[in-house]
Amino acid sequence: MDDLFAPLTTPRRESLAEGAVLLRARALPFETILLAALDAVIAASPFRHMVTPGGYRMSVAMTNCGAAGWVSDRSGYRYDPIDPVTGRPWPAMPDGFLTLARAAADEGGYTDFRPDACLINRYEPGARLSLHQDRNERDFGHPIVSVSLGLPATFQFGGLKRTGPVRKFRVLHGDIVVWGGSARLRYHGVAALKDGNHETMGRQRINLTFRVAR
Ligand code: MD6
Ligand code: FE
Repeated sequence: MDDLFAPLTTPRRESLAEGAVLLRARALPFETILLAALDAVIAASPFRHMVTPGGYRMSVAMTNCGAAGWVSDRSGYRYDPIDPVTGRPWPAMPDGFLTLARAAADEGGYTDFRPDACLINRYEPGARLSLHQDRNERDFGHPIVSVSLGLPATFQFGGLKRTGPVRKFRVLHGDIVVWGGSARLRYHGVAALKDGNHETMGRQRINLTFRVAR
């Protein structure tokens, strides 16, 4: 009996590279809690399209919660304790976010993960994130935990240089990627989101990335 249902109930684990693991469907048991907390965060600090240092409006809309939030403007990329749109601190990290991020990090082999920042990305059809490294954090010894919600997306996973081979894999509602160690500075991006309708999230993909920024 247990064996019969295992494929439906057991989150699957896929290794992406040394230090990086994909936990399929791992966030699904937290779906209701995550979505309620997300609504509260967005009500306090709404999604906005930031501008790159080069002056381009990003197609991905962003907001943050936690003690530090990732921001981009003409002067560069940085973590800031204040939301520049509201002039107030970012909303606190919801307990449900923290619990899930810690559990996922543990399962990825990174114990005692205590994120102080959660960057929230919203992709509408056509939105994309070009290849980048996450290098605005102070200590690359900490992993990043990334939760996908809503429409499926193609995640691009490269090497430590911008050029060179890029692997692609599909990330689905509830999937979590945990990466750190020798994968921490790998280039990565998200291909233009294909249109569709997700049964709980509608026409969008939302990604939560948990980091230790400071
Ligand atoms: C996204 N994710 O999935 C964008 N960065 O929408 C990221 O840029 C990312 O998923 C660092 C670690 C994991 C990620
Ligand atoms: Fe990133």
